[in-house]
Amino acid sequence: MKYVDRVIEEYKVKDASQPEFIQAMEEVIKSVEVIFDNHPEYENMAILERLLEPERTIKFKVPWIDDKGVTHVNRGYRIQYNSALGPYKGGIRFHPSVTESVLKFLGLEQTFKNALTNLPMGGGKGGSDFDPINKSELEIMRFCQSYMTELYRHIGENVDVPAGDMGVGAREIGYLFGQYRRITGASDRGVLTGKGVGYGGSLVRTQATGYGILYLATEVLKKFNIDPKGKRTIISGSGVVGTYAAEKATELGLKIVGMSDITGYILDEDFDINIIKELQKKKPFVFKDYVKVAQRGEFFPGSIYDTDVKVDIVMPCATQNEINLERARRLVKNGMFMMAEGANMPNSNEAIEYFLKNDIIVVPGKAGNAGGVATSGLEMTQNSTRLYWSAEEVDSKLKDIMHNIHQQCLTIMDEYNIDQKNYVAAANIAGVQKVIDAMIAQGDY
Ligand code: NDP
Ligand code: 2IT
Repeated sequence: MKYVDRVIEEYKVKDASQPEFIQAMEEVIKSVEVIFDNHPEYENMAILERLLEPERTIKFKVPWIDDKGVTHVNRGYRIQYNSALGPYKGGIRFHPSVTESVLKFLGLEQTFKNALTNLPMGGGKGGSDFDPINKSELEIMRFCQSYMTELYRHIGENVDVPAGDMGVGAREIGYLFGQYRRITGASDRGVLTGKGVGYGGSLVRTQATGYGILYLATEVLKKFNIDPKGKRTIISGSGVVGTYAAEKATELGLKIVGMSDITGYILDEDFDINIIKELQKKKPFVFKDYVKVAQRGEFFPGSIYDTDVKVDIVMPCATQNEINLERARRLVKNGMFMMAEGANMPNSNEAIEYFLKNDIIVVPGKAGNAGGVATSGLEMTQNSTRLYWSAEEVDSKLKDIMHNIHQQCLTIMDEYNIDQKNYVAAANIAGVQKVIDAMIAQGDY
């Protein structure tokens, strides 16, 4: 049996209770098989196993008291996946679906994504099964403080630098940072990224993931001589990533015809993201109020991927596994020619396979959403130099990084004779090879 197949089979048994992790590891390993065909010596060095095992998994309890005085206990995690390229780096997710499996899939992907940015960052991910929905401001603060009360001893600007992810934005990072500072007495700005701009955060970090998707997607379209103007686009998720993907898409002339959140989706031939941005300022943010304010469009409960709408480009920016094979078939039937992932693993492996077989351009999350962590890397640089850059400067560095990711994919496509639409294999090979080279050079076995 081939080395890659043997390891996949072994991990399917060993981690049978971790479906998201198995999905992510199978997707990556299968698409980089050629690396292992070219390097039979990697088997003796157990390179795959060394990539797949996190260096460290930290699990802890997070007790907190709600506004009624009732105590709750959530599960907290930080998975320090791989530090061959630099300090562990990756977000923290607060969502009821968080498990060790989800964080392992995210940490594994983060390791290769971070490698693509060419910045000195290893991979990690953390989070909790805490549900921030319907929690008061004080409950959120107390939860963040309790989570940091354990986490602080495991992180540091040269050790592990968490940031936001689903359910964790600038507000939560502020509370987490405040607690870190209080406990340690050290004002190490570089210990977390995604901070508020007034106390060490970088301009453009909030927008970076969404903007980055569009910077990369427009380069890809240019390669195929496709004008982005007027291309019918749907975006799922109206959180941090979806909102700024929609803002940049609008600025670049794409035509957004639908957006969604967990409650449902809105179809509007003239979708205006500014209305969503205004509604987000109100607490609670009620997505379907868009229709009332815009006085056009229609709200539907359910998934945007279960509807028939003519579409050219799809940018899933919500969560993992939103698109299964059936939904993938529907998108292709409805005219989609490009899938640009904003979320991490929004498509099932079968959906990706179907897209590639049907000649669809596929830009994976590891490349598409790398602008977020890349700008976190730029925040770390600003923190350690104690000099802050203008929005234009950060944005221009972000564009350069996304351009460079595209160039890496093109080089790999040529070198390995990969289909020009298959950015999945190209990005995976580029990221994985860098981490392998660093691990071997450092002899960490
Ligand atoms: P947010 O929490 O800000 O937003 C998530 C959005 O997705 C919300 O609109 C949420 O709706 C919606 N959503 C959640 N679950 C579902 C579902 N099952 N169906 C439809 N919509 C859903 O998270 P982010 O924008 O930060 O993250 C989105 C994705 O992007 C995640 O995969 C994350 O890992 C990835 N990512 C984030 C980066 C960042 O910098 N923040 C960087 C790189 C990747 P509601 O609010 O109603 O629950
Ligand atoms: O998935 C991701 O890349 C993020 N959530 C951002 C991580 C970071 O460290 O900025």
